[in-house]
Amino acid sequence: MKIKEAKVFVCSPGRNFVTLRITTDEGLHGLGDATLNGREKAVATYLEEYCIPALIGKDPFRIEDIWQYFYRGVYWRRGSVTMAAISAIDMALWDIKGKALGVPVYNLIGGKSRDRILVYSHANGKTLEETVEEVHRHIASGFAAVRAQSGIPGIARTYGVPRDGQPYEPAHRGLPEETVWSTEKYLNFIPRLFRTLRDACGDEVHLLHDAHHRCTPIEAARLVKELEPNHLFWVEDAVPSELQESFRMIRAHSTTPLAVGEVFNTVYDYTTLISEQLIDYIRMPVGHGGGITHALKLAAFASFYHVRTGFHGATDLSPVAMMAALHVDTAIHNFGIQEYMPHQEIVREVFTADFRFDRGYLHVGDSPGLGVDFDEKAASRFPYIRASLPVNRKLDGTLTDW
Ligand code: CS2
Ligand code: MG
Repeated sequence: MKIKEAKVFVCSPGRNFVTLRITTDEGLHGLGDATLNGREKAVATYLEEYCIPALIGKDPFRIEDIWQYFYRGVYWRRGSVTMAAISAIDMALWDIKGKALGVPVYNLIGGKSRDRILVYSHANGKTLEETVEEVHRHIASGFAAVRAQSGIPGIARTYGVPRDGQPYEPAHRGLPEETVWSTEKYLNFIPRLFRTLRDACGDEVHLLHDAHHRCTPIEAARLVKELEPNHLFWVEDAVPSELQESFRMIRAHSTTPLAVGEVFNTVYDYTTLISEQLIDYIRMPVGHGGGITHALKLAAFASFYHVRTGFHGATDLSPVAMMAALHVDTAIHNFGIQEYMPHQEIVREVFTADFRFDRGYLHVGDSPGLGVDFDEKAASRFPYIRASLPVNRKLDGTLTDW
């Protein structure tokens, strides 16, 4: 079997997605997600200009060799754009292999280690009271794990809280929106939010929180120490994590579990964090971190250090990446939890995926390959419109992390 054709589709059913479709000379096709929120055209061009011409004629079963060809073979390795492209190719090749052999991908990577996937949802509120109500609503709809993000008193709008009644999509059409931030106000407020949530919701529900890269290490240490009595499932992205050693200071102050890595794109971003057991969950998405092949290597490395997975699953990863993550979640032993932000209804006009939600868990189907389809004709009804993630500034105007 040979790769005969590969095509990139950039569409926007509610938000932008980049989808790679690889077709073989035996008429099989595989799908990969190449969506990088706010940088969609960069990945699409990288695939079209530098990857697809070299893919034609290759044996799609040689997944590891093709992965190495696009990682080592291009000299300029790593980085979000490069690895998103490699991720899409890798997902598509696993999809083809599963379809060719008539089995779901999880049966190619070790088979089922579990029958259902624990997920967490996103509860957001403009105020503490609204956030508590939202967490209750998510618990009532069956979630056993809920991430809580809230507006911060004294800050106009903040990460994770949608505009009135809109679904939460952080990238807005056009140039970056500028938001204002105060870590001081945030640190004074969040412990009260989670004390209130734990009192209101009891000990059973897993509560999670995303600090979204905004603290310094000592600020993050203060946060996780004050949150410790509320037994969170995790605090995510406590600091911008280019400096992995930062987590030594955070770890020294608290037993609150730590998750990191949705902006990572190779195992090398994790070497100190995992080998020194500075974190508890890895977030690097299958869609940005080199696909299924690399996710399996990262999960195996993490498993030797008691670190579990908690893959990124925001709406800016398409249903293709979601399905790829669910196959890895199903097969690996050190699975922790899967982020699950349901896509807007309109996305289902373009993508159909073989999984279902039932009382806090996702159940993956047994379709051959990844179990996801892409309707090219429907996609053409939703043309790409450039969108940008916000830029964040402190109260004095200093540019900071969003
Ligand atoms: C967030 C993401 O889901 C999360 O944990 O950090 O929503 C993130 O803000 C977006 O993926 C950025 O595109
Ligand atoms: Mg996050």
